[in-house]
Amino acid sequence: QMMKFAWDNYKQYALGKNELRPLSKNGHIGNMFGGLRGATVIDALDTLYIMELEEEFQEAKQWVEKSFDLNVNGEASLFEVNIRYVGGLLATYYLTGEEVFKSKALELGEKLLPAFNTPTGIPRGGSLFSPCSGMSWSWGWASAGSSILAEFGTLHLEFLHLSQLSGNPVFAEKVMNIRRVLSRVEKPQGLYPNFLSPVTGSWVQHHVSIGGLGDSFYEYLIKSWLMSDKKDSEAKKMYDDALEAIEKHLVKKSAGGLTYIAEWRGGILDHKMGHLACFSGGMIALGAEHGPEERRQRHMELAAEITSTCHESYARSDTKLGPEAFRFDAGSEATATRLSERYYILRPEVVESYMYLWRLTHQPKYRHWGWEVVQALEKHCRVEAGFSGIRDVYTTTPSHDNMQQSFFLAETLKYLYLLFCEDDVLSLEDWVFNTEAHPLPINHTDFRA
Ligand code: DMJ
Repeated sequence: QMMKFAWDNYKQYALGKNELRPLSKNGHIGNMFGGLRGATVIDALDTLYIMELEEEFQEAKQWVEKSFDLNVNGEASLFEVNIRYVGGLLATYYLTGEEVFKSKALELGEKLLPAFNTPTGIPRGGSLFSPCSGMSWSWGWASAGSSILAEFGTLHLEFLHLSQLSGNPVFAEKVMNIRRVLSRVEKPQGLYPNFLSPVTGSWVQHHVSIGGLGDSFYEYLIKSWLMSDKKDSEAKKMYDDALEAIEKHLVKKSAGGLTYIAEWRGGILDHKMGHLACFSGGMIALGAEHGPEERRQRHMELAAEITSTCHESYARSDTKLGPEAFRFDAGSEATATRLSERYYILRPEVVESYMYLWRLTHQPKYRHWGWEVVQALEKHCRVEAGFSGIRDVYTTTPSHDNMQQSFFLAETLKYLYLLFCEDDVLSLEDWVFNTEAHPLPINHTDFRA
């Protein structure tokens, strides 16, 4: 019902725009996707399909067939277009077998290739590309800007599928080159900083985070291994080594006994966790499944503790929704201390971890916690024409941000639904979810470049 409500309102007031503005009842375009439109349609497709909302799925499919235009201009984020558009189209193709989704994914994939024309082959920071002109950039940018780990490190899953479906190795070659640069570069204390020069291939600053700027790079290492049917041992080793360094240098326990993952700035710890970092409970649990017994237990405990800390960040707010970032300093424990970090924009990471922990442990608390989120969303985020983010999770007098993010339909509602499904609905044995929760099948053939 929540998905139908979110979709129906998007359809009524914003079809063809990127997101719905549920208070002003109109659409939002923004600049993340260049000239591309319909981000919510593409992000919602597989969720509608999985939830068996057949009529609504047909409406979305029709829009893709009739109105989804790839010959558009304007600079878009390679990362966002890849995880939402390419991921959404690929997943829907694999779920339905309908050619239109495959051909759109491949056509779009081709348009992303110029973004890799840099001296190292690492797409530049912000990773802009211009779909229509297929243009790369002048050298003017080369001395400025750096590339972001979570952006250029979050292409692998989709690009391997693009190569497999097209029979063209170029996509796999691009991401295997990124892998090569990363595996060779020296890592301070075994950690991966968030900024790298696309010109020299060396780190630009020493800021390390498992939240924003770093997050999905780690996720794609373990998922690359899983998606390769556990053949991509290089990805597994890079993941294991990175997690060991994170455990050693970033995992901390607060005075009140809450485990969290701090951020690292040139050796100095910032005792803060972003909402984005809360995906890591699920990731660590997923990776733990496959290690030796002693490590398996340790990692499952770590995953459960982090997920519980993220739950605390929700439980300690008045709305029972979590802030954008929470801290463990100056007497605070899993609460936001800055006004600018009190908002909640319908993000999925906490329920994502509940879903993985539920599937892997079957402890009922994860379903209880998920249900708390459902109730809080209904109470504080549902408005007359859709769902909206809120500006302050610590007050029950609502101040809505007037934005229904496309990832709410792609991820938040999908993970909540899967939390209450049988395990064989998109079984973790057969599917990996890209970082926008678009399911990609585990591949039983070796399709590395
Ligand atoms: C989503 O687009 C993806 O989950 C991404 O990895 C991080 N940010 C948003 C959701 O918070």
